Amino acid sequence: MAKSYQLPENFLWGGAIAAHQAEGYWDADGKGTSIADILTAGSATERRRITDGVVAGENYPNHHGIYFYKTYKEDLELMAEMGFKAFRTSIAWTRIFPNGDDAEPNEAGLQFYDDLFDEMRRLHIEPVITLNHFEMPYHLVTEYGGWTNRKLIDLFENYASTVMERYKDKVTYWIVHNEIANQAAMAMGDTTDQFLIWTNSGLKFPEGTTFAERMPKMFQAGHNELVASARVVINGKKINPNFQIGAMLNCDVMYPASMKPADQLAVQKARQMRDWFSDVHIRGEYPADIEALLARHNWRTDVSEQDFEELKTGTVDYLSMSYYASHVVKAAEGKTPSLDDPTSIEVTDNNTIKASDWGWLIDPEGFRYTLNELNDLYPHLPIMVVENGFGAYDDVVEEDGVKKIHDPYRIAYLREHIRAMEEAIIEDGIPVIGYLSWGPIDIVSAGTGEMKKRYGYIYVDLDDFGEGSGERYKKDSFDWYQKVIQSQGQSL
Ligand code: P53
Repeated sequence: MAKSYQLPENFLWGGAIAAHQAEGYWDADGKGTSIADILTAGSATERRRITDGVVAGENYPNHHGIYFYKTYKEDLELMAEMGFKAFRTSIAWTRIFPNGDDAEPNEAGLQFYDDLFDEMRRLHIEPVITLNHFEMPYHLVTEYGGWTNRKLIDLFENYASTVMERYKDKVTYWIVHNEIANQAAMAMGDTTDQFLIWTNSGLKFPEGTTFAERMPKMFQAGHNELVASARVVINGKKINPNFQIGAMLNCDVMYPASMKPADQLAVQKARQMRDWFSDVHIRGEYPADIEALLARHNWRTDVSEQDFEELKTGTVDYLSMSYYASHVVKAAEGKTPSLDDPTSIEVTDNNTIKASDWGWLIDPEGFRYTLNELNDLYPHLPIMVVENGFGAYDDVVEEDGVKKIHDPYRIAYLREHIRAMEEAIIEDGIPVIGYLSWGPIDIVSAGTGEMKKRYGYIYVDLDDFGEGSGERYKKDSFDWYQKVIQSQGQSL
């Protein structure tokens, strides 16, 4: 009998945020300083800086967020009004273990998430909870050197077990590390970017550190994070066998710049530098290309037999992913693309499609493409889309005394992307189990620290300095998304 492919009845429509971008109250009720708390504000053209601790006179946008720590009840009420079936946020590690190595967890922090998850349950919104979203305790950087230190495996395992035990009857869907492969970007020709290895692993390389010095550190940190993830899966299943524990990767698509064979190879190599993270998470072992690379350079330093057994056992239940844009890569002039040489692969422009005001290429077909690619790599593995959306400037206008935000550009982006996902599900048979758009309520941008890069269906009246009334207004996209959910994705 012919099988008809459609969105599953229990499809998880909703949205996603992260604690550090929303909660504010960065030092309240015993919370410790996280690596996000020492990131300054940047812009579309200026990078965020990493300061040595909290420095007086600097602007740290994550200190205020949108004050979600105190407003979550009203905010969740609005999500429920849109019909959300699920909501993703993270637990701020520093609310639970302020320094990361504390002997006992901080009860006030634990209580906050009890209350938050209770509220979500009351509203019939399924929590999808990230354990590690760019917000590790800063103390683990200064005292341990970040994720390159194997002690982090035990400390993270302890944190994860503490919260999984506490919330075992409130949370089913867990995500271990957010966008774990971002840190490999430097291998794709981006050797200047401090930001992605900082947010993933708490590593800061002094000026002039070479590729050969960075790579073994990146691989060690990534390895430790993967072993930690495996242990979280192994322990989590003992705490509650019904837990669904997932990996999370940014899966922006990469295209070759031309029909030249060297450009195809450039894409392949760039992908291999990202895909080993998901391979280990999902298949429980490193792929051959990366094994060969590590062996060739002696880049594997501090690993044990037991690690590889744990990686084999602690594989994830599903893959969660973000998709925002596509990118074009090519072989550098006169070079053969290779994992050994970051200058052999270059990122280039695409003038066939438009970009956002932050230069992110708008490419709904790329979304369908990447979902297919993932399914080719990991057949039948459930995929949860946990980030997709359009960061844009919004204007508030007053009509008949009511504040309105007309955001047809955001609706257009989301419509096209949801349509592309539905084609991937219905025509291509890809098992996508949910769609959580990024930033359903405006929050601080992770990449730039701006408030004015807005993704929300709900507008938040705060500027880049945290000034404003903090009031929430519904944008046009609010009513639109409500209809999308009501119609199970039919009314776009
Ligand atoms: P913002 C890099 C590349 C793709 C997604 O980003 C990324 C990053 C790191 O910034 O981050 C994810 O806020 C991340 C979220 C973030 C979202 O994408 O820079 O998981 O925390 O807010 C959007 O526009």
